[in-house]
Amino acid sequence: MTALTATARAHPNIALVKYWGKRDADRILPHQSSLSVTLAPLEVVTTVRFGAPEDMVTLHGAPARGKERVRVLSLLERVRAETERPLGPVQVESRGNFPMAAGLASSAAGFAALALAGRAAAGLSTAPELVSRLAREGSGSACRSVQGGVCIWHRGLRADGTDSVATQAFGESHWPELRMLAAVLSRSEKEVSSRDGMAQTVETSPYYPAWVEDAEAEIGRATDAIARRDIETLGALSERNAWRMHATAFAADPPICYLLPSTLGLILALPAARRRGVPVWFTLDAGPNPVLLTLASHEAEVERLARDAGAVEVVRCRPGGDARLVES
Ligand code: 2P0
Repeated sequence: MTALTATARAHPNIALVKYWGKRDADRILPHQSSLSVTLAPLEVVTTVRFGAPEDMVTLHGAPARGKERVRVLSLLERVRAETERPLGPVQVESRGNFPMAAGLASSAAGFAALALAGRAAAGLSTAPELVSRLAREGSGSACRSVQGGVCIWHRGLRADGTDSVATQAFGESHWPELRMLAAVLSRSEKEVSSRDGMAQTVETSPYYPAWVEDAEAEIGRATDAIARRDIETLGALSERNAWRMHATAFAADPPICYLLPSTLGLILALPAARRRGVPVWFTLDAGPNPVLLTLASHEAEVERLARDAGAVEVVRCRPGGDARLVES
């Protein structure tokens, strides 16, 4: 059998209106829409080769096992189901160029690159909507890494999830001065995964319905602020959305707290920095490491501020482009 091969690259993304909670865990359908910015120069490069001697998945240089391997192979099963072509066993190799401990959702970039390379290797259409839908079935946030710039994952209404995909709201060159600095305060693996944390929150947090309603309404306001390149409005919105996501988790039973004392140390120092004239706001995923929003003109100053607050590493990012196929 001739090998059918494709290689794709994709950037991770950081959500400013976050995805937190599924209405359907099997299909990965969210309760609310979310909005994110694609992060360059970070990327994951993934090669998919059908017609290999046996199924083989290598992630960041090591063979994948258990659930990780199953998630990758299940996504490629969906690709097989779309074609009559006998594809044979598959070999997958994926590698990122950024520290996995930074909390910058390598799974988003990984599944976006896997979905694009998988469809291309099988000879299927690589239209962004189709790739986004497939990437979502691997990991929810991955559907927002298929296109660059700012993407909105529309929650969708259909039970089969066909309308739950991300679309691009603004291209990567809409706001070139925007900067996202990931402040690595801890490299330890978190105790509760995002997947488990959001499930526990949906099931037990009395604040959850309010979160859904609020997040859905914030999408339009975030889009307006980005259209105007209004960093103050966007920064304030990002902070309150992160606080509200974490508030739903604090209110779960048992409670979930992803923050460390050093997380609070850094994020509580930001209002004083703003009073000194530094445009800096935070967002915080399901982990202790904040991502700081600022403008290119203040990048060095914001990095210093993060290091002074205990960051052991600061990863500087700007809006990135689309996931794309590369020549082997
Ligand atoms: C987000 N997170 O919008 C939110 C904010 C974490 C906090 O998407 O279960 O790895 O694979 O769909 O996408 C992380 O969750 O979860 C995430 P699954 P995913 O970026």
